[in-house]
Amino acid sequence: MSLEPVFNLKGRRVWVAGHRGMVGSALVRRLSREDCEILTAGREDLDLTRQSDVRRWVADRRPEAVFVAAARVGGILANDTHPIEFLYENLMIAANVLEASARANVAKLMHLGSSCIYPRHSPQPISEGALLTGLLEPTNEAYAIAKIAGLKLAQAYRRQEGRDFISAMPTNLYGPGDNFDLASSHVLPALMRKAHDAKLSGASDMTVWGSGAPRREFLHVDDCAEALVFLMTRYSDALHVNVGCGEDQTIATLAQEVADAVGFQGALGFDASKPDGMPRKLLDISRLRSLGWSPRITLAEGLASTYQWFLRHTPGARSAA
Ligand code: GFB
Repeated sequence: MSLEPVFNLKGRRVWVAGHRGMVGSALVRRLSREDCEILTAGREDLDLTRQSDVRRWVADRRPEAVFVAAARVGGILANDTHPIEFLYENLMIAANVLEASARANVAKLMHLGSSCIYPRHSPQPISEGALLTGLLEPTNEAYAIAKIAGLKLAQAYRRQEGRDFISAMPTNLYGPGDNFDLASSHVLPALMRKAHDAKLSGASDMTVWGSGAPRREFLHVDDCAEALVFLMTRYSDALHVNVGCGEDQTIATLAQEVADAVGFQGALGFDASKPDGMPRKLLDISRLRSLGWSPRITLAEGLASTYQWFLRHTPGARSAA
């Protein structure tokens, strides 16, 4: 572990794999403040699940640093109903990007995972050492297995070949660029859309999936991008690092906070036919804090700015609000 800068981005070619996703686009925004050259490849130019294409692209473009922010992601329902895509695509992306980067002698690589890599019944808050100490949450086991495999592959490149490959495990993220589609989204953007639609239609209530009792931690994606760039330049160790805000609340409380941010004053109803998923997944972020990084954006600020982003980027939403 190191507190001193260990990798300077200045003048480097930095590939953000997955630059159109919520995390990737936040990384591009953050990296535009660094004196580096940002490399990107759209899905139409490069299919990350095809090994030979990835090898060729990396050999041609010669990135010196890589953020692996590309992934098939989704909320609890998408994860639970599409385990093939969540396991296969995420395994392929991690394997291809890490292997091609090693072949091309990339100087630094960061693999991104998720707090769902930890066992369902982990002691809370969850420290990095909880990995592989128990059974996973069934609704996101496929995604978690792929992310654990990526983490282990990064460690293997580090141990066997001495490569500076590291891993970061962010908590549940939200912010600009999020997916607001109710069938595939995570809870926060889903509740924002539901509250918005309920406000517009004059509905008396809005539906929250599950019991409302599970607890979740939310980090704004711009804070996450700050933390990732911080770790890329300061951290060099086999152990992955949790990235969170250190606080959580129940889904019922979150739903009320989202309704307040949107201005929906009706009641909350709970649909018990939908899964709760993990009872709680609050990350222990003491390792990240001890390195010198802390989150800045409060949930209240983040909800307000994300709702403004939603209004600006959803056709018809602003005029109706
Ligand atoms: O964010 P979410 O979809 O995923 O759901 P996870 C979190 C909690 O919110 C669950 C509840 O208890 C949901 O039942 N919830 C309430 C809702 N209303 C809604 C709604 O309208 N939409 C959604 N989506 N949820 C994901 C994993 O788990 O977290 C991924 O499946 C990944 O693999 C991601 O790790 C960060 O937090 O349960």
